[in-house]
Amino acid sequence: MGQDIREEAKRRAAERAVEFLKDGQIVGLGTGSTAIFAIRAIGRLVREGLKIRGVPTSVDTARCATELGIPLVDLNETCSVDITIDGADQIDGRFDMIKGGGGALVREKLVAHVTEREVIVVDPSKPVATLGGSCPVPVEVLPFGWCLAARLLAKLGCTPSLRQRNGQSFVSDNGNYIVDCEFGDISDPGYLERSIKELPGVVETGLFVGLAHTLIVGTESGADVTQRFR
Ligand code: A5P
Repeated sequence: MGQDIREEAKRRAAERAVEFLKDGQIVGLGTGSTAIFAIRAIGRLVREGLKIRGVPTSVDTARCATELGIPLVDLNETCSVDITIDGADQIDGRFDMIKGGGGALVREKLVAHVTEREVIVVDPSKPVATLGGSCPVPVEVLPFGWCLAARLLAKLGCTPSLRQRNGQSFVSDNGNYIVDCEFGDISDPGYLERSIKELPGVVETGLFVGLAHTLIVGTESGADVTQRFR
């Protein structure tokens, strides 16, 4: 799939998701190149009179939403979210996911946990039969002793690498580092998520298990909507 077609697929998925929004809702605003299409569409709807308040999942998303005139609310003030629209790096048939390619996994997971309906918007390259393969699992770690956390992650069976940006260690919105962990195929995402979370120095993992409710895959001509089997 060419880049232009992929971008169109992302836009279609995101704009289909925005059709679920209703007046009065608290809306989780995802992060990444797919979620941004949803944020732009929400901005247009707000200008046309839609009354929602957004909970951003990153500093970038907050800035973008503010520029578009979307009113924001702090997660500590609301503690619950009606609907969130977010992207994913991979999603499997049970709607388990790898997220955090953009480094926003901690806030994305917090928001997903308190969301009534988590809507995931992706292009056709993201759905997979098995999570992992060549897609690393991002793990946010404390900068203090990150090397130890990376060594413990390696003992779980991955090849860890500290994420870099412009020749420096990537720093998340929370002031932490991200270790990208290549595990190969992941047979039990829930077990792996729990094993990673037990390690000292780990703040959060990019494995999202049981958190997504609706998947929207943009296609060349439209968008396919699937609900998670409960
Ligand atoms: C942000 O940290 C991520 O979880 C994104 O939601 C994920 O990486 C998908 O991003 P794209 O929509 O840019 O592929």
